[in-house]
Amino acid sequence: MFYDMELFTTVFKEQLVSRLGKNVEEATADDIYRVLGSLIREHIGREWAGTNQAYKTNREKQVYYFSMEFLVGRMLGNNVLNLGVYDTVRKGLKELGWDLETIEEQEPDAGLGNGGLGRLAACFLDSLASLGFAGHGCGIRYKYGLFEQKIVDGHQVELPDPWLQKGNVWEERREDKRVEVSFWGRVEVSEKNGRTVFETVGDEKIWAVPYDVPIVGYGSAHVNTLRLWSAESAADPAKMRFGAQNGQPNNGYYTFLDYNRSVESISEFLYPDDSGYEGKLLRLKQQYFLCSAGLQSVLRTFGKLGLPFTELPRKVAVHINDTHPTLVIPELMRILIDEKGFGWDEAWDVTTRTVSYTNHTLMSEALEKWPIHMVRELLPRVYMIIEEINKRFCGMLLERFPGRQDLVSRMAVIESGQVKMAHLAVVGSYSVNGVARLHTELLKTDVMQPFYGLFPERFNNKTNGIAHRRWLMHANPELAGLICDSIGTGWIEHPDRLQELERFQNDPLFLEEIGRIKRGNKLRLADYIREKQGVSVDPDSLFDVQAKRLHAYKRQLLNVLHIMHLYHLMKDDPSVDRLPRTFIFAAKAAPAYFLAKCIIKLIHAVMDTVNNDPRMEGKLKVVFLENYSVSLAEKIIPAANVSEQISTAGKEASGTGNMKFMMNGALTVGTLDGANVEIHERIGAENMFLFGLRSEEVLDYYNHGGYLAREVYERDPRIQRVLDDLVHPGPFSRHDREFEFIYQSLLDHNDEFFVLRDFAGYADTHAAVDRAYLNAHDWAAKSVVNIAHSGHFSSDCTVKRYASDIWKIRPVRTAFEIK
Ligand code: 26V
Repeated sequence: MFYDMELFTTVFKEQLVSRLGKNVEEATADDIYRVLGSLIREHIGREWAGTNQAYKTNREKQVYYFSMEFLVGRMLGNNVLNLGVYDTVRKGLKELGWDLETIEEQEPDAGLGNGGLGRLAACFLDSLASLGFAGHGCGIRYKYGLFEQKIVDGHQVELPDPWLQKGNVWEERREDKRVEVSFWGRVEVSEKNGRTVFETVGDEKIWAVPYDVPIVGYGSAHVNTLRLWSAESAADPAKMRFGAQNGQPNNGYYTFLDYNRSVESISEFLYPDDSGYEGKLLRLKQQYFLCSAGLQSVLRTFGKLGLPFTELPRKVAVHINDTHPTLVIPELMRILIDEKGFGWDEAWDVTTRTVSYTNHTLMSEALEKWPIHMVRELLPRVYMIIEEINKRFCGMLLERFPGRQDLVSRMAVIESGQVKMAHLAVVGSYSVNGVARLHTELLKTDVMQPFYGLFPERFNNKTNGIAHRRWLMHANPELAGLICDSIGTGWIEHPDRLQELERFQNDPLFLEEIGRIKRGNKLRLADYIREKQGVSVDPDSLFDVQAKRLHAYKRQLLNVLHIMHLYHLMKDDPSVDRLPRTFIFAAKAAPAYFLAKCIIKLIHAVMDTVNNDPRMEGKLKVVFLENYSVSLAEKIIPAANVSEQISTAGKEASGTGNMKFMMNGALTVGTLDGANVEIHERIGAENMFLFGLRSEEVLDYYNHGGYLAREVYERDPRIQRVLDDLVHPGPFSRHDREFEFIYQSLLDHNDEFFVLRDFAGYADTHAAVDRAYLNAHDWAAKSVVNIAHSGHFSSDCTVKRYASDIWKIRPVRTAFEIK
């Protein structure tokens, strides 16, 4: 039905009646969405089964990407696009009186992630399926995704995100595939037939029930699976043991209701804290829940091959997205030893050849450490195994470096009463990768230097990438259309071929089209801004966007301080010749991250003053878009002229927003940080706006001192003025304690992220942006160079490198392709 428009409309009308008892005239947009979604989901079924069958018949090696986060966003548009039925569906719906875009808007975002790390996982799934790799996601089906952000009087307020409330058309509950996960209890050790046997008694068992979501590859020949686990209490309470809660013996108050509540809480919500590590018991429970359920299901599938478990690494790769799923390492050891009868060395060999690990941050606050007592009580047998891993690892170190107790304490897995997850991940895996070249180099030479010294062969770089199908084809269909008209469609499957666009960088007609498309996207965003915030913005002003999580190191503060400076500049001298600008922010702050929330408040104060000052009319506007999410990103990014990627050099592991903006023709104002370094290398300094300290200089300041923020403040009157604005009543402040806090972080705490140090360079760079934008032709040409080189940053390229270097897998041909 999806390949013939008339058939589509006929069947669709019938389905509306048979499913909802409504005809088209009565149906709401939500009705249309649900019926269309269900039909598409059913249509996918054949290919889904076919893909699984092909994997089985070929006895294909399977990759399982374990991640606490999958920031998938909406699926309808992406599925329709990848199935190749976008046009039929769009035209068919039009016949019925609906816009596909309106229908897509009905779908709640699957916001099962905080930011870059979760979105990367979603992009990888898209690429794995599109390239025909047998790669699946393994995650948690949180009942509530990342909080919904509302701004009330300039303050962020967090509301729950009940994304499943109206049901989810994409998922399939697989009751038959449920597994048991066990917590608490104590380990009894005994000897049986000359073997030491470990048995956990008095534990609490719960069900993990999988919900499978099909991941449709482009061209639809491959449909992989994202398996999301939901925690449920045992069906038969009589069989469950409620002997203990939080390690405390049952005192009679721990009822089935308590048990029920505590079980369901495990998959209830996503931790919103990508800000500073939070050592909460519930989070540890979630992590083990994912690892144990996921591994059991992986091993069950492997078991069907009838091979000995020593063959596991040949047929299975388990990848861990950051340290959150590191417990797969001791959990796999536990299953192999306790359930499959392996000896330690044999189990260790299999485990360390199965697991690979990606590190996503160098920030020490974000490195996970769990207090020993928590792990020991919640997961007694797993803790024993971690202890043994640590004992053997430290023993090996002492043998190789006699007398180096200092080195042993630095590298140990368990140290100072804590289990260090990153150390466990490096010790227990065969591959450790960073997410951009600079990041990997810093891992090797700084944060993980002793581990690199010990296992140099394990370390490798895999620069991040983004799904060009979502971020270009779906988010910016007009640009995608222009590209197809100019260089054909080859780039869709070979995104590197976007490079062929370079030959149009001096073609006036092409550049004009680029400008026209950008303007259209800006108009659409302007409509959205007017509708949502009641602010009207000028589509002919330069749209300068910073959209990402709010973190001190990402330096949204540098951006706001600069806007305050521009305000003064234009107010003091109305004749000053600067380009009309619209500064657009979108950012969520972790609920407990005070400084981040202060910065949100400052952005709003500045917005209030600037937007209500008639002298700024036609010159300066500031907009903060509420509730940044994948679907909002798809509206904002195609409309950007300038992309702000201004983190303190050495702090942003990679960044992926930088790539999305570039792919949509925005020019980057950025530091040489994360993947910006590689973007710069590809497009050259003439096609972006670089400023600021280099990572070596930042490192040098950290190591040797020599930076005095107050000195910079005293020397630069522009900085003095905007900082004084924070603490003196004036255009932006009325003695707000939040602004005082920002002031103190910059001057009393010596500006940890070098905001003041980079201010002058940043201001000069923006003046250069103004001058460059005046020449529309040259600007569009730079924009084309950016688009042309963005194909290199498609996650297709990234995933291919993971496949060949780390997972050792090849694309699979399914029956559909062979036919
Ligand atoms: C960073 C920080 C920094 C300050 C306070 C504490 C804190 C907590 C978490 C994080 C980031 C955690 C891991 C993460 O999300 N990393 C992001 O991964 C992306 C995908 O690889 C990458 O593009 C981003 O640069 C990186 O921040």
